Amino acid sequence: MPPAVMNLLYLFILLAVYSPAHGTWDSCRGTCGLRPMATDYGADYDSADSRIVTGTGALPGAWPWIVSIQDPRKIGTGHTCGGSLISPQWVLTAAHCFLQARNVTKWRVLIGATQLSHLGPEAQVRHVKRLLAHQEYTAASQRNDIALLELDRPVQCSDYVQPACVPNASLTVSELKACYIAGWGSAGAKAHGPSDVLQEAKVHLLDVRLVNSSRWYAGSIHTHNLCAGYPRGGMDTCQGDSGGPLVCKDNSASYFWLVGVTSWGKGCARAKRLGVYTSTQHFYNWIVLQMGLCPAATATPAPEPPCTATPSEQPEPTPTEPGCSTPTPCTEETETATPAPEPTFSSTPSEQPEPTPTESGCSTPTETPEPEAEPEPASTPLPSEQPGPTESVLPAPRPYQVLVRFLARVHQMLQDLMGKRTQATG
Ligand code: 4AZ
Repeated sequence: MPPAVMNLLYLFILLAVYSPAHGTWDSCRGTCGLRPMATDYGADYDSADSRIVTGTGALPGAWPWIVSIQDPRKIGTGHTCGGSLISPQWVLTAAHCFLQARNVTKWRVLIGATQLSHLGPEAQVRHVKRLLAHQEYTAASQRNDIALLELDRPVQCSDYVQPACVPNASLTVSELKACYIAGWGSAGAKAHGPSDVLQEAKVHLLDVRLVNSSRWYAGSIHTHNLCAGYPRGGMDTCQGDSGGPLVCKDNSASYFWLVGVTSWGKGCARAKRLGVYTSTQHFYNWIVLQMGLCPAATATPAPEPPCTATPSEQPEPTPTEPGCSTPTPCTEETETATPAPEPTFSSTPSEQPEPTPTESGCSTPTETPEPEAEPEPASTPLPSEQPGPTESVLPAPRPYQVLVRFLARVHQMLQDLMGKRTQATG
């Protein structure tokens, strides 16, 4: 077959595979943690001195991963909890948001909005396809307060809609300097109802050991929690901010890490009663497994060389780093058992031992089959372990890899066919 015909055939296959019938092109392009509007606003973004509790509004596009999770049974906008987009079709949030949830597929997820009562053209609405709450979430102690929502269809990324970056173990979260909370929660413990305009505040990460001391939270904080705010109180998340993001800017680049999910606190903005967050880093493996991806660390049983925790800010994907890889789609053999569409919540708290580092956050480590290390196609370079804004830490299952494999197979079949024809005619 002449090369021109071959190329046309490839193009045809490409169009067939990625035509609108299968969805849209991934407008998020595998990136994360970017705020395209920040460049337009310039210095305004650094003045995040506002309070979630006392309330000063965030600018449109300030936190493009934040979502409002809305229960249609509730009056008004139905805002119940916040959440963070971590890929075009997945939202990370808190398990406790769904304690009284019924018919979660009727719930709305609002993305790209700033004001709940007046949605601009940037806003996108999706419905929940699946709720995956952590199987060991315990209401009384708020252990494992983390959940994933799969959206009914992917979002379109834009200046106002972007996924956040979820850190794996190689990032030193405690060293991040510029951290922020955001949400539509109430403007104070005594205030009623959510805020109409998205609120934001700059917060400090505090040492969990200090926060656990006797005059503070006296041991209620788990190792999988982060604590953020101010020892004197004043700026904090509050009711309705749950599930939303605690993000920190990378120390040497302009993108943001989603380090925490708003979980709980004693009151709001009180001295020594900081906001408590679920550490996304602790649950990294759980997150990628639930999303049907294979954590890079478990895909390679051999010890890995250290990987860069600080991705360089480059317009193109960072070059291959030996032994480092981002999650890849799990094959059928490596996929974990599909969790039940509705979560089960344990009402009686059983103090369970902290998971060991290797199985941290993994819901059913014993039932999870050892993933088979699948060789990457030679034409697809391995990305660096902790990608920057050019590549999401949690990419959507990489369509390109699948496509490359598919095309290679088609190529092989065509060559076989041509070989047979030559044999038959020769
Ligand atoms: C809540 O109920 C809530 N001050 C969230 C965060 C905090 C308190 C309460 C932290 O959603």
